[in-house]
Amino acid sequence: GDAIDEGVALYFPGPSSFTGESILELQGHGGMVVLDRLVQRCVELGARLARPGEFSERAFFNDKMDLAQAEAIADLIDASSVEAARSAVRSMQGEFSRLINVLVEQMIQVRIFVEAAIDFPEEEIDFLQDKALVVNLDQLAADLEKVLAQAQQGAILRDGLTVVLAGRPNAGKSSLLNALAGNNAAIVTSVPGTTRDVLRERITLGGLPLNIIDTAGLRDSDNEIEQEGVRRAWKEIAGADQILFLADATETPNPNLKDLWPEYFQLYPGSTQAVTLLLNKIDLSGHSPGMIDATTIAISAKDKSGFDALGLHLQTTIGYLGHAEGLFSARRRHLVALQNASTLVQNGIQQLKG
Ligand SMILES: Nc1nc2c(ncn2[C@@H]2O[C@H](COP(=O)(O)OP(=O)(O)OP(=O)(O)O)[C@@H](O)[C@H]2O)c(=O)[nH]1
Ligand SMILES: [Mg+2]
Repeated sequence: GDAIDEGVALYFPGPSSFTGESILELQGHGGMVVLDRLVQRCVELGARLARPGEFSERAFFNDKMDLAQAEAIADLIDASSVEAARSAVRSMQGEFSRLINVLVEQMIQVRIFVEAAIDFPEEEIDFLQDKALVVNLDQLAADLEKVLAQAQQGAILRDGLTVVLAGRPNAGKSSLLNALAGNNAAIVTSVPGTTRDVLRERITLGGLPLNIIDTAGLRDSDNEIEQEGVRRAWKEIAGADQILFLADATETPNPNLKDLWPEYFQLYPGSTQAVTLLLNKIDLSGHSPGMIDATTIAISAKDKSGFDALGLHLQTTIGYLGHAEGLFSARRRHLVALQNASTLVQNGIQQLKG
């Protein structure tokens, strides 16, 4: 037949290839049509298209990497900030796995004492009274906590934080969304009740990925469309990691969240959600930008003032330390497993110390 393209063929003999199997890599000039013809010809000759992630899967099954490393490849591809990408690379290179393996080694040391006590109950010595056991267990508990804290940071970098903008109509929620995202995604007008649909923007603030959600202003309304908007707003509020409640500074002489938003505290008494009051439009009220108290920040969406304080506040409320050095990507599954291990080790320590 006729030539499809001119290119390079690279042969990676197993077992030192990425997947551990022998691989032939064909490199062409690219472009949809040429590439498609090349793939078609390969399929005609007996090849098939790889499933998504199949190369990583094969590498995993051939012991070229463990599961945490294979997952990190997906995290790297999906990374939404430079920091998230760096931490994914660290996991991919096995940093997370190495820390876990150290914990497993420590766990085995502890098991040796316990199993000796079970296997040789008639011995004079009580293995469980050995001082080394308590020392080992305490060390293990401390190390587990450290890895868990790091993994939590890694998970934040991977998933980002869901931040919902809530408040009365006209408080400036959509203006804030636009100012943070640096575009005019949301319609802003001086008419209260402008926003009805839920709007989402993904941004990074100080390396922290945020899913910012703009919602309809909360009020009772006879308008059916607005009612639906308010219903959707409450749904987003319920699922938020962090709620920013905006209030108009010119109408709010005494900024107190409980007075400004009693419905929330009636609906969720004893809520552990993070709620912050943003006093907006300070360019009109004359407040100075920044923290007023631990959960109140003065800002102006119009002038973009007070944003540094807002960024810092979001980072500290979720315990993000703002630097990704030594971090690795982690998933909810990893956090749950580490948390369970930590609880079990604490139980062990308590029973031992009686
Ligand atoms: N001076 C000043 N005006 C602002 C500021 N933020 C918002 N506004 C104005 O306030 C009005 C309402 O702003 P929006 O962003 O639409 O308010 P919203 O909270 O989204 O309102 P709804 O969608 O109706 O709930 C607009 O006229 C904005 O230009 C601010 O920081 N300073
Ligand atoms: Mg709006």
